[in-house]
Amino acid sequence: QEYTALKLKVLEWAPKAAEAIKGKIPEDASVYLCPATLRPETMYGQVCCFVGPALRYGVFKASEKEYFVITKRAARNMAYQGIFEKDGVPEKAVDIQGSDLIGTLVHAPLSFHPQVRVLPMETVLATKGTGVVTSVPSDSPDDYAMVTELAKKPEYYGIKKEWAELEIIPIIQTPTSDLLAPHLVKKLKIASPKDAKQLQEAKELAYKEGFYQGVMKVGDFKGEKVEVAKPKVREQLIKRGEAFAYAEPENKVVSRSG
Ligand code: ZZB
Repeated sequence: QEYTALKLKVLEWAPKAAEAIKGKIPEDASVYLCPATLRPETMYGQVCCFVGPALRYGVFKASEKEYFVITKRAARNMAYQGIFEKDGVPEKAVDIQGSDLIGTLVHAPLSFHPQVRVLPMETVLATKGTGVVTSVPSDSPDDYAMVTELAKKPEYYGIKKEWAELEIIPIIQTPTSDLLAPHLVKKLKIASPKDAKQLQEAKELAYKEGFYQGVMKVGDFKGEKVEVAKPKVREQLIKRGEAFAYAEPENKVVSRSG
């Protein structure tokens, strides 16, 4: 899998995260949460960034002035892919629990909401991507189900309600809808993030319809087919230093030679 890893710059740490990193990272360094995505063309619609509250993350040194918040597994892969200044063994500056990151304010590249919060999602897998997931509820059924749940029970999740209530803006027009994920969640009667089977089905439908029949409604490639716009948005993000290519292990060799 060839992912696009986004760089969501930390603007303000949640109190527990601030405590954990204190004195362990140079004052003038930038720290980024790095979600891995297969849908760079949807980045205009980011409303929050998910971490698994029960997962362990590290703050890894990418270069003198840049640090990435990702899982250890992802850091190891990145170290082999020439993403860090120093090849080989990743250098971990800080250990941090997912739950301690909740509430951190980050900058989301391209998004209509340039500042978004880190929020909890229990279904984030430690074994996939970077363990960090950027949330696009307009086009991802999982994300729509989760932000709906968070806005319903903010106290239970230990967040501020308004963090989960950013406006969901249409990004892609398909024959069915310009808010495909909310449409599918309603159509398949998905009531919560726990409806795993229906969510899987909704995700597959959303991928297919979005990719083959979607047209960009916003951004520099407005009016272009998703198929065409996807690599263009990706290139733009990478050129601006706001993202980088990240491959899952199976494709490591392919990605390094190509
Ligand atoms: C933004 C986005 C916007 C995504 C969208 C999807 C969609 P896959 O492998 O087929 O499930 N993701 C990435 N890492 C993780 C993880 N560790 N645990 C759980 N989910 C993860 O696709 C990978 C997608 O799953 C990624 O792309 C990410 O969410 C999420 F409009 O990033 B995506 C129809 C899907 N739409």
